[in-house]
Amino acid sequence: MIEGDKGTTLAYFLLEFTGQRDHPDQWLSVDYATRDGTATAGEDYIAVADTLILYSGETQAAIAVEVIGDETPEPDETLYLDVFNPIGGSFREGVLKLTAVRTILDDDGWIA
Ligand SMILES: [Ca+2]
Ligand SMILES: [Ca+2]
Repeated sequence: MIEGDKGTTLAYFLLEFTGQRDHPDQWLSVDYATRDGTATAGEDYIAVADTLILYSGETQAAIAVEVIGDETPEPDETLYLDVFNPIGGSFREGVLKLTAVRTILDDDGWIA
């Protein structure tokens, strides 16, 4: 995802639930939260933490994160999204938390 120069730009984490539902005809929920990698919440992106509901038959969802634009040259930076606490289903056996990573690509000419 490209950082941008001002305001915020939406970036998306795409989730696909491939685990087991306790009851296929009922909803399932998971909690999610962003976490700093080398990117910093409040400076590089806006932290989010919420609960996602997947209704019967739904397996995919997109979680939007606002990336904060600037004109400062800086290295590309990473942030994580943790997904945990499934209710009404479970992840792969033995898995309690899933983590995805995205990279904010600087577009201001950082020279390493
Ligand atoms: Ca920029
Ligand atoms: Ca920048």
